[in-house]
Amino acid sequence: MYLWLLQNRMECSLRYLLAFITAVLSSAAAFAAEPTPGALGFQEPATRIMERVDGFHFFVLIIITLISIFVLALLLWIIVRYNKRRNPVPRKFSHNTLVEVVWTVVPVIILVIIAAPSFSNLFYQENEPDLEAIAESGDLDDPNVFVEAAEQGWITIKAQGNQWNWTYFYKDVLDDGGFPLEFVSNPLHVGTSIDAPVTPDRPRLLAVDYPMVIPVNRYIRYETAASDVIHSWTVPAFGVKTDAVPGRLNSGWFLVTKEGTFYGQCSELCGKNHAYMPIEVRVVSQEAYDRWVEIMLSGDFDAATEFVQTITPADESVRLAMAE
Ligand SMILES: [Cu+2]
Repeated sequence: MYLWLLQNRMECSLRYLLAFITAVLSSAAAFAAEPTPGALGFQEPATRIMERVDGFHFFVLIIITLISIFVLALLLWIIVRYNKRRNPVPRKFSHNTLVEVVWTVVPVIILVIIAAPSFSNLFYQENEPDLEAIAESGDLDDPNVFVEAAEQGWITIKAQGNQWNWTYFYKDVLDDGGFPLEFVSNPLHVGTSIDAPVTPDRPRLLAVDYPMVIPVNRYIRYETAASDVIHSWTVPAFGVKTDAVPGRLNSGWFLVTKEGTFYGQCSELCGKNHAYMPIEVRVVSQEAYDRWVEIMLSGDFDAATEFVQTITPADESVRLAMAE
């Protein structure tokens, strides 16, 4: 009877544990591009860069777990086997060459095993890919290169940090006067009573008035700089975080493989409103991007932003209407 109860209770708690894990996993999947309360791990990756970071994180997590279990087992063994009762007269040797060599060499090997993929990931992220070479002889099955996107070339966007908002410059998008498209992206929530209402589409401290818009599956070269103090342009789902420094142009690249809305926040302490300079990136189809550019160039930022806000990855009707 007692055994049956115990078994029943264990089954019950196992079921709760499984339900908890499923809930955590599914909530992470549903709100992929923004932080959610109580979530575990990273946001779902939207670029190859972040996929690799994610995989690396999981790889190191396994190593850390194995080491922790091993050290715990050693501790337990010593507590049980070599306590005062079971081992009243300790031996008095002080060196063991074999053990000392092992505990020096094994950690070195572990560090090398961790460093190898880490350097490979850093190299992938920090080196701007040669699009001409990829377009010419890129391997279609290689997940690290995007041949079709390479054929279309770069889109270059500069994000300038200001106290406390971001200015975006689209260097390839020129108006009639030959000036690049430029707009300021302001936060909707700054912690005051006049904040915009919080809705699922406008998450607190993440939503902006005019988001940065980019096409899906295109190589994006981003540049950062700042007009006053150091800021940092960050989008976790892209695996991108680059300091925006006054008087210096930093740059990097990414290619987003999913349509959707992605949020980030300034990640360098920059002053009293540091918490209120969010980054919102809308990733849309190439056609939607072209249309957005057209409306932005006409000067109607509100209409352009409304246009991208009506588009969601699943919204087929909008895409069909645009194709006509
Ligand atoms: Cu900042």
